Amino acid sequence: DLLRDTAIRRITARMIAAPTTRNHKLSNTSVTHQGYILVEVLLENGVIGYGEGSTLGGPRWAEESVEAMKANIDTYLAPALVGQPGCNLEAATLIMDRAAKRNYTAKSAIDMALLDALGKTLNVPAHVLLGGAVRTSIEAIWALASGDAAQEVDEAQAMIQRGWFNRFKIKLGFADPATDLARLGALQKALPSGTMIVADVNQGWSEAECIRYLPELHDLGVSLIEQPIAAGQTEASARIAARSSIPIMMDESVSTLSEAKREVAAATGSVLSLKLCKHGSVHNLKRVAGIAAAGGVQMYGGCLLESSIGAAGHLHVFATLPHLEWGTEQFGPKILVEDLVSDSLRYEDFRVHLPTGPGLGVTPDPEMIDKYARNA
Ligand code: MUC
Ligand code: MG
Repeated sequence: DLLRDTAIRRITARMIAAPTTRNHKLSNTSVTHQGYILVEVLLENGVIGYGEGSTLGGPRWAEESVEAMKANIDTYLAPALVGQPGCNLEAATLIMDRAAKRNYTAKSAIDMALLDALGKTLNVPAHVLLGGAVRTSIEAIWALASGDAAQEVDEAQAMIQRGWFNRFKIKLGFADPATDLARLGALQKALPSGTMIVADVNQGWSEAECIRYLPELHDLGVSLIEQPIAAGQTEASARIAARSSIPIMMDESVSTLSEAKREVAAATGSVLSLKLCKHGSVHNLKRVAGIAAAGGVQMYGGCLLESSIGAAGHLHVFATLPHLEWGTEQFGPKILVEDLVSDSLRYEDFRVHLPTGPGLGVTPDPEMIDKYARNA
């Protein structure tokens, strides 16, 4: 019987620090290593599922760090789930919500591991358990974030040459706006005209700076502006969205269902970046997407530089969304010096392809995991 076979015997969490090929700079942090919590769930039937929760620069992008996730998983989330049926993902989320407030990244890593284990148990790809894929590959977006204009141009051109990415995101907000705009100008000049460019300010600007500089972003051919001002500044965000000639994408401002409802009702953006680390589970991600879509908002598949484990988790749920107008920035596997799986995600024809095997459809590489695991 499935309930007994999939009972959770053990949940372990390991902290990973995986080096990136270059410095990745955001408005409020700069990383050379990606911090992941890697969750391994062992079911009574002997099946092991893997899930990953990503951070950027410790607790800087969001409030969770790998150290905090390890402590909260070991002390609160894992003990609450051991012995429970691993096949009931919604029930597992309710149990986790009773055991700990928020902690969405930690919860999403466990949820992903359960999804992987259940898929492997039933011998079906994870997306089948989420309603089934409506697409098997997604337009892939690469993020430029070294802060060095010449390097960024070279990197973008190399990505196009390899056939991996021809849509780009550029990080703004860590230098003064004039310097940022010069970088953007150099990039726009070098790329084929009409190239999709997303500018992510990561909450780095004030409303006044937006009023001053958003028209310039328009002139530089930017297609989408992501989270220009602080999450929670709802009225100012709505004013900016109303006067901007480029669509505004909500990222840090929307994590929970009620935030989705509030931001959509206030019209602070017309596109939403979806990420498991924000929403806490595959099912919550779909509910947040539903709330936003009901308000006419378009969807963008976000990332937090996950390895192929976390990226696969995202692709399975992104594949089931009825609408995903802006593609996905799941580029993490290509920014790691070494991926954590032996069968890295496939990037081809400027698209990232949904893995086909059971569960997440990727094979964690124990050697790489041991190599990059941290004990403290
Ligand atoms: C973010 O805010 O979108 C995702 C891609 C990237 O370069 O940074 C992250 C976080
Ligand atoms: Mg963002």
